[in-house]
Amino acid sequence: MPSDDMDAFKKTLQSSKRVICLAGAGLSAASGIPTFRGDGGMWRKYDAMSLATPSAFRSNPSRVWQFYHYRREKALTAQPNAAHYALAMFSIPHFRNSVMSSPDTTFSLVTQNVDELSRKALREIHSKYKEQIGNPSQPEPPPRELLEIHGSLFKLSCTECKHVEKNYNSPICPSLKGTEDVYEKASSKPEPDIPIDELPQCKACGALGRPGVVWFGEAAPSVILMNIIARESDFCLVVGTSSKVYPAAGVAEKVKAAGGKVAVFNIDRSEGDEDADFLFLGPCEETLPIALG
Ligand code: BJW
Ligand code: ZN
Repeated sequence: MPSDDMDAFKKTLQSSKRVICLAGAGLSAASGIPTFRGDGGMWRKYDAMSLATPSAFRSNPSRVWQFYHYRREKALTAQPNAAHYALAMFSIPHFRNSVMSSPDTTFSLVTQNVDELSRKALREIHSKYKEQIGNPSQPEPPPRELLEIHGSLFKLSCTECKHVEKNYNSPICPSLKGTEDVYEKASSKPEPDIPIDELPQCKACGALGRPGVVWFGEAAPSVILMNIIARESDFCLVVGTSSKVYPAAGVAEKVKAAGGKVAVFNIDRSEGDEDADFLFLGPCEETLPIALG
């Protein structure tokens, strides 16, 4: 059985040279973002997993866009929680507890989440760092610091020319405005059927746009880099994920196979956690700040 000894965890962290964290929906649960499986996994009467697929989008782009519009609006107003901040602080050696980890230990956060809350937390911590050291020319976070392997709710990707752009508009297009209320009053309002030419469009060619996220059966662009980092890492923190979706779920296995250690932070038991070296059961917004603080 994995250990729940926090002192032993801290000693392992202290002696680690390359730390990787694989995060999932549980990381953002305390920020009010629903998870995929379990209680949070229903949107209107649909299973969230059945809408996050290319075939769902092909057969009903209006419904899938309403699902993503609802989530974009939620994520736009959500704030990072204590777990996001604990990870963001750990990513900057300046803010690390030096007793816990050496300044030259590298840290990469691989998130499956598309809400950009880890990015938000990192940005805040980086600007705090710049203020503290008084050096406005401090470089931006290196690309290995944060990998959003399943994309972002705030990317719009073209179904034809593949053009991708960032879009933080609220709403993303006029026809989606207010459709989030249908979710709140599911029984009283019918689902709007929005014509394709009123859904988000590519700015480059005018074709139908789609959310810039990775659906089942699609390749996650940063997986090669993720696997390289995993193979080089000697400690893997698995935070708030059911560990059911590959290739992300393979990260801890890769670290283990290369002789590294694994610590799981989850409110509940999750896939493969019996093989971890450490298991901290509880809300990660409570356990992570203790573990990394
Ligand atoms: C808390 C908490 C708190 C709650 N504190 N904890 C190998 C074996 C079998 C199948 C496959 C395989 N390799 C590939 C596959 C197929 C497939 C797959 O994995 N299927 C499995 C389901 C069996 N994978 C793919 O299709 C991937 N693509 C691929 O492999 O392409 C190959 C290819 C190569 C080259 C060319 C072409 C193709 C793509 C997977 C994409 C997943 N996409 C989604 C949607 C993203 C967009 C969106 O957000 O809408 O990603 S699905 C969904 O699941 C989403 C999530 O990121 C992902 C993972 O979910 P997550 O984060 O773990 O959430 P939950 O809800 O499952 O769990 C939450 C956890 O938090 C729970 O454990 C709670 O207990 C916990 N929790 N509160 C701590 N406060
Ligand atoms: Zn286009």
